[in-house]
Parts: sequence; structure tokens; C-alpha cells
Amino acid sequence: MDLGDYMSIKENKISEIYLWRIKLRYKEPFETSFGRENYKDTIIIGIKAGDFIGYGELVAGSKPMFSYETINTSLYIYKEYFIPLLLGKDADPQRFYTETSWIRGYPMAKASFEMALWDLYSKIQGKPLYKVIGGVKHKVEVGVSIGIQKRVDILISKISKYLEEGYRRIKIKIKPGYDFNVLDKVRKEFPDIPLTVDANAAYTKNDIKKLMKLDEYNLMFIEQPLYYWDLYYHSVLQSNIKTPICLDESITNGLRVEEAIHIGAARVINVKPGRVGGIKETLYINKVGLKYGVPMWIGGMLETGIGRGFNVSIATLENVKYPSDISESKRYFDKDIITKPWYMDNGYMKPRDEDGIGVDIDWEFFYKNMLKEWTFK
Ligand code: OSB
Ligand code: MG
Repeated sequence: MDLGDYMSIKENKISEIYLWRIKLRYKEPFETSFGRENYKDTIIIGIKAGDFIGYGELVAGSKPMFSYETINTSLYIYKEYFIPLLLGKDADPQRFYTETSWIRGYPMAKASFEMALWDLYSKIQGKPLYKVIGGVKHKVEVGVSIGIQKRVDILISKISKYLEEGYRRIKIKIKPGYDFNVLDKVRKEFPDIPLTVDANAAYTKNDIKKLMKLDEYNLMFIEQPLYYWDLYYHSVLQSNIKTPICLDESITNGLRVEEAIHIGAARVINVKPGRVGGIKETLYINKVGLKYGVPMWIGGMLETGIGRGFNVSIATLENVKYPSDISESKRYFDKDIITKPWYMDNGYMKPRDEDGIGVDIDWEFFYKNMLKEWTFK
């Protein structure tokens, strides 16, 4: 930061913090090996300094399914630690990262506030977020993640529809009993499409031999087949297959990426900025991946247009070399909470050139879907 940047943060002390609990129905339920979700139920954060407001979005859900974190554990961390730390202080995401590093765990809670601070900081600087964080692309490749379907013919027709819309990679969710049978039919119908599978940790070490057969489907990678906390058994599987393993749940911070690379547990990394603790940690992972030649892509948590704004900005980083799970707003919701929904052009999405994430809330619609509001001054 030069002195000018420093002065402009100084004049803009954080005066108010808002937490908004919103619940928005998905167009269709999203089913993974760990459960079914009908709503986006989350907290949107607003942090105000001077005439600027930065937004953030929590990726933890109402139940500890994808991660141990929930909306309620996040509210506890926000109220107990983050809000008292930030009120009256400068909008400085890097300082927030350092000053909360003593808190063990809670990466999703940390990320939601850190990202709101990055948006706020970028707005104070008068720059788009993707430029502030050193993004190198002006458009990013988009893939789609399709939940578990009742019948394979429904899955096949969804894949056709998404391919027509221009998505550059299809990811299908698998679990025991909904895997090889499904892949046989999908590959028969679409022999050459860029295809990946995501098991969300549905298999065990006893399945390793069976999982080796996934090599026959020409998949770009296999996402998190084993335990949500594991590296070792993934390294055993990786050493027995040609298809790269991509870790999602097991990667909870930057050092976990280094560990995973050192023990050969993954050749591709799914980075969800929320899961790893925020943007600063994501920038570190970007560097580690470049150093070891391990590419990454940005995963999704079915975010609203606010979380999506961060994911699109972050997907402009240099080491993002596969399409990211950042589908269009209309793939998730009849109407998004932002004024200009996210859309794709020929399978690409563009970060906005407005300051920060460049996203404004459609307040009338937002209030209709809000369950509770907290204001801290
Ligand atoms: O494992 O990537 C995952 C959604 C919720 C929880 C976990 C995952 C997902 C997705 C959806 O795959 C990706 C998206 O946001 O479109
Ligand atoms: Mg995943």
C-alpha cells in the first residue's frame, strides 16, 4: 500500500456493521451425497465506512453437513469477536486476517467478513476487486455442477440443456449406487464432453479398488471421493489411478494444499474462498499451486449474486486453469438478490468493472426474503 491508499482507509473508519439472514428458494432442490437443499439460507454482511459499504456472504449452511460450521456458529463468532474488533477501525482486510489468526477454525465465518472488507477496501480505493487482488483474466471459464437426479434420463436431458447454454464443463454428483451405472449412460450419450464427478466424500478406504475403475471414463478429475478430512487415503487412490484427484472438503487452508501436494493426494485443487478462510488464503494457494504446477479452479456453494461476485473476481487469478462452478444466477434462482443478475456469454463470465465486486442489492426483493436484521454501531 502506498501512502495515498493508507490515507484513504484512515479517513473511512468502520461505523456500522449489518447482518441480514436471508432465505431464498432454489429453482430446484440440489442433492449431493450428504443431503438435499431446497433453500439458500444464509447471512449477508454489510460493513459501512464513510460513504462506502462492502458486502460479504457466508457459505456455511443451517446444518453442519458440508462443514462443521453453521449460520449459528458464525453468528457467535461475528458477535463475540469480529464486530467488537472492527467497529471504529480501518477497513483493512489484511489486518483483519492477521488479528483473527489466533482463532482456530471457523474459516467460513472469517472468509465472509474478510471478503466484505475486501469489497469495502476496493470501493474506498475506487478499483474493481479483481484488479486489487491481482487477477490476470478479463473473463473466466464457467462449468456447471448437477445434483443427484431421480432418474438418469433426467440427468441426461439436464446435461444437454446446460451444454446448449454454453457451459464448458459438466460436473455430476456421485455416491455409492449412483456412480458407474450413471457414468456408463452419460458417456454413451456424450462420449467427449469435459466431464468430472464429485462424490462429496461418500466413499471409504474399502472402495479404493472399485474407484480405480473411474479411470475408464476419461474424466478431467475426480473430486473428493473419500473422507472429508483425509489426505492419506486420497494419496493411496491417486497413486493407483491416472485420472487426477481434485480435493474440495479436505482443503481447509493454504498449508493443507502444500501437504496434499507433498504426499501426492491431489493434482488439482478446488478452491472455495469460504472454505479456506478468505481471499488472502486463496492468494497464497494461488502461489503455491503455481510453484508446484498444480492447477486450481473456483468451487461454488450455491451462492447468491454477492458470493458469486467474489468467486468471479477470484477466478481471474493466474493459477485458475479449469472452468469454475460459478453458474448464472438463473441456474439457481427465479430471481437473484442483486440488481444485475450474473450471466454467461459463450461459456465465459466477466468480472465487473465497477468498484469492489460491482454488485448492488435489489433492496425491495431482498427485504421480502429477509428473516432477520441485526445492526451494530
Ligand atoms: O461439493 O462442490 C461441492 C454445492 C454445495 C456444497 C458442496 C458443493 C456444491 C456444488 C455446487 O457442487 C456448485 C455451485 O455452486 O454451483
Ligand atoms: Mg465438491
